Amino acid sequence: MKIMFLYPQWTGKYGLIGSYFARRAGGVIPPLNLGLLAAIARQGGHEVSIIDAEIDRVNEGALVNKVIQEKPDLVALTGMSPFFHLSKSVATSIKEINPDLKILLGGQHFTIEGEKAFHDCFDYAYSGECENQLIPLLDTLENNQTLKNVKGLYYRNKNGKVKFTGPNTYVRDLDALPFPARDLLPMHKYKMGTMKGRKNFTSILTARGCPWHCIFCASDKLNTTLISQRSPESVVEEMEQCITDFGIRHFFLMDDVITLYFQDHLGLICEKIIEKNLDITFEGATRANLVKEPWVKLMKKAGLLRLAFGLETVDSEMRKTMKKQVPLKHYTNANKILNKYNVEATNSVMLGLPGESRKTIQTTLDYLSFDSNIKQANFAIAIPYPGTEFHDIAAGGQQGMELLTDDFSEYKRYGSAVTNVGDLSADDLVDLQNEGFVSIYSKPHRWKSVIKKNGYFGGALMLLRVLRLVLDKRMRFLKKIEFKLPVKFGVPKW
Ligand code: B12
Ligand code: SF4
Repeated sequence: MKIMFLYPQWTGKYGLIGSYFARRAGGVIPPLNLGLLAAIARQGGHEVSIIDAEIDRVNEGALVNKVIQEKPDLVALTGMSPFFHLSKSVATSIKEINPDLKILLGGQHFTIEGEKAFHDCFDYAYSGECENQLIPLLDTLENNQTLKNVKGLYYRNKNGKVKFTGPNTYVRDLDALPFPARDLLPMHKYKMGTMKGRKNFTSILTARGCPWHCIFCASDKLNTTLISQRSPESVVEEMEQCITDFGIRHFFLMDDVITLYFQDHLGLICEKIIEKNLDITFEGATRANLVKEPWVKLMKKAGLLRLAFGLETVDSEMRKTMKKQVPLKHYTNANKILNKYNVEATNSVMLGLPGESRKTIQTTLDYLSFDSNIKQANFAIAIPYPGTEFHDIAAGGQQGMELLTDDFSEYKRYGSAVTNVGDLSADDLVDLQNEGFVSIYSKPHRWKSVIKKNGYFGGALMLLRVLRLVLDKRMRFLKKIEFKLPVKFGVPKW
């Protein structure tokens, strides 16, 4: 069977500058899930291709035309909640031209939303991880057999009634999976800003799962409290393949928490990388309490360039509510250790979690801007993604939260908010996000790392953004003065 895997372009309507920042913030990262599924389908004897419309900047019209021309037997789409509308739109447009072309959906949004997201434009939809069911599913479709034996699948019967075959009770064996089919992706186009310039890179997964339940994260709903690890041998072999086949020497570890079981897992991978003298660099995310000096020393030797961790807020009450359970002292410590080894530390902050107020945001911003150990910070607006406890809180109007829309296409973390919290409106959150950005990046001692990471062009754009935000704020301040003056002095309106 001929299968086309599609990842729709998600920055299509962002404009030049908007798409630049969105691509930097969200990341244009090889779609590993589609790569993996394509590799499995290929092993099963099927003819496969992948279009990553984001990296190739293919808009929806062109993508649909390409699909129609290629005449596949099956189109396979994926989608996280904020981009699900794009997958739905692509599927709808394909169906308008060729209603007989079969479309299969899978991914996080569908896994969380289930039947609600099984729109008419999709013929089949897969819930959860599907590695062990993919070939049976494709073979069943090819041979026109009954689908009821394929676990995890939604489909419609002859009368149009939706059927679910029941959950896939699958025990992962990550080492048994093929490496993602990177040969089907334009690997030369994926670049990542690093402190050593922009580098070709790839995503890679060494383990799946996280044991915690932070209220803003949907990982636990995706069946990932079960932790599965790959063997160091398998991870290193995949890295070697990336070096040989694509000349890639920078790796973005997709694991939820890369240092979760350091001694038994990542530490062993690092030792292998050093032993084999792979000469690579890598980055990933963890929790600040899982950053220990001997581990950083070893990771640095193996090529660690950047480590991200979520600080979210410094307010102790909010920290309890968000269930992150990492004591604050670990953040200063983690930043210090990483600075000592010249590893870039990205501190992620969320604005708008339950309990947030102007005062709590100010305290967090002060912590970040005045601590000279902190070189890089991200300011995301807390978004109640479906599948998170935060979504239930916001949708239920609990803890001072008000959810303003269930249009998931609005669920972006930058420049847009979908909740009011306490006295703060959604617009206030956006303003405060901008202020946070200015307060951290207007400090000259941080410019060097910004330019190193983003290159001169990216660095200049970031600094221009800081300048624009500062001017914007001054303008709004002037506007307010004019409003309050008893006599108008002819200050122009804008
Ligand atoms: C890596 C990752 C990313 C990467 C990689 C994206 C990529 N191109 O691969 C980056 C850093 C870019 C990213 C960004 C975002 N992410 Co993210 N991400 C993850 C993470 C940590 C792991 C995902 C992963 O690769 N898993 C391994 C693969 C193999 O599993 P998988 O993708 O689930 O795919 C399996 C099944 O879903 C299924 N499947 C998937 N697609 C399809 C398609 C078909 C046809 C079929 C049959 C099956 C199928 O089969 C696969 C194999 O079993 C998850 C957390 C998690 N534990 O899942 C969050 C997560 C998915 N991200 C999330 C979100 C919200 C985002 C952002 C929107 C914002 C943010 N929080 O950063 C942006 C969006 C960026 C974008 N442009 O798409 C949420 C999704 C919640 C939701 N309701 O949608 C999660 C769950 C984390 C969270 N905050 O809760 N993310
Ligand atoms: S935010 Fe990180 S630590 Fe918290 S549940 Fe999600 S993956 Fe785990």
